[in-house]
Amino acid sequence: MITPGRQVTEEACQDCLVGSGNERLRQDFPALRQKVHGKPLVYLDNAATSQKPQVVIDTIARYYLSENSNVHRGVHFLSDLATQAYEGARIRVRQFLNATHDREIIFTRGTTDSINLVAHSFGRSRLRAGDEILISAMEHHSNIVPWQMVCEEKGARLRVIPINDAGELILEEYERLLSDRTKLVSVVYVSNALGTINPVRQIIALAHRRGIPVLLDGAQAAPHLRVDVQELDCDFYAFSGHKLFGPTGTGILYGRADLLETMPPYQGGGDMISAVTFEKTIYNSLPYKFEAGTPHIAGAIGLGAAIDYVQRIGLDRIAAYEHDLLAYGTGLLSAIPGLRIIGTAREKAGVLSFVLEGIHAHDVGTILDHEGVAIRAGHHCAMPVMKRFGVPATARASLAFYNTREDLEALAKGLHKVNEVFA
Ligand code: 7TS
Repeated sequence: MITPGRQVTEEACQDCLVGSGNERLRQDFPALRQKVHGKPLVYLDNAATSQKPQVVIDTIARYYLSENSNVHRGVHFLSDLATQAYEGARIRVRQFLNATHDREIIFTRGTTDSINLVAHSFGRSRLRAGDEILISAMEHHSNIVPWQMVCEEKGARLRVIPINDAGELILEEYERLLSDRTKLVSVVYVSNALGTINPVRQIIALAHRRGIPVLLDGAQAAPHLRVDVQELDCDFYAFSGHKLFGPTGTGILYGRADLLETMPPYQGGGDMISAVTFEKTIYNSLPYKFEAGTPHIAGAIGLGAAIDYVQRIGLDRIAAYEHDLLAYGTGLLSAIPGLRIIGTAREKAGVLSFVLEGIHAHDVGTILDHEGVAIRAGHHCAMPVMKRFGVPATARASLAFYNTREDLEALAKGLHKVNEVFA
């Protein structure tokens, strides 16, 4: 059985993110120690992907060094070891989400893959002409395009909940859009482009009143907010491992067991079957029915290590720390001439999206990069949100618990420099 790697945070976390700040936690992330363009790296692109703690890197390395084997197949020692580690990671994810059953946890390639699974399995088997899928105006493309594809195939319709100028969902409009035609509500929990935390409990309660299931895109919520799928009462929850300090190519679809049971497989192949003849295939039970082929074993185990790591710090502590950091950053950016923050919702997490008057976001990103400050510039795979705010792109700084006030001061200093260059 693979044991968790270096448990550096166990003792470091007695007072991490409160008393001693996050200096000791930062030491767990080797990538943060480097310089870029001769400047210390200030990594503020966490919404795209987060850096990995040493324990995740070590766990993956150890798997390939001494435990590599395929899962659910072998009678030999290593295969048994790999299977136990892989299934151990599933248990960690189940605990992380507070799901009821391990079989409700499906390993995928990421949020995109998780949403596609639901669109292709649930969507294609349930949608009829005239039915509707309800999403919001602040969705990532991965929660738009799969639904468009299935709607086109089935003659169904994609309806969109509008947002206000602060980047908040207009709940009255949402209520108005819910109808007997609505077959699924699929909304983002935390917006990657605006930082808005949506009132998902209310959204779910209103949908459930009509018996409509709800999928939450939790890609940006997972690293910032404690999630309890039973308390939220969502029907599906999707997130990516790589934004949660785990490996790329890993993700999770949580689905309520009774719903998953009724859904057809998404892909066919090995592992998802219990018996095959040329005439008929009997599918495997949950969750394997949805895990065709050799999975990303090392990735799943690495994600398990990332979850252990984050749990040791505690998501409530992370959320409180980042809340203060976001307020500090908002104050700093608001003082920069010509800067407009895009996304000013009352409830926000981890994201500072902005435009500088008369300067393209890509130029902002390039100049900041030369100062060692990594942000993202562009449409953030949320082109409809950009259109809603009348901008082609924004510059976006996105936070993780290892960021500091000094990081945000470096950002602000860099932005003053951008203004000087374009003055
Ligand atoms: N949903 C949201 C809200 C996201 O922010 C992202 C990725 C995805 C879905 C897709 O996740 P994936 O892991 O399957 O690619 N968001 C971003 C971003 O903001 N910058 O780069 C990727």
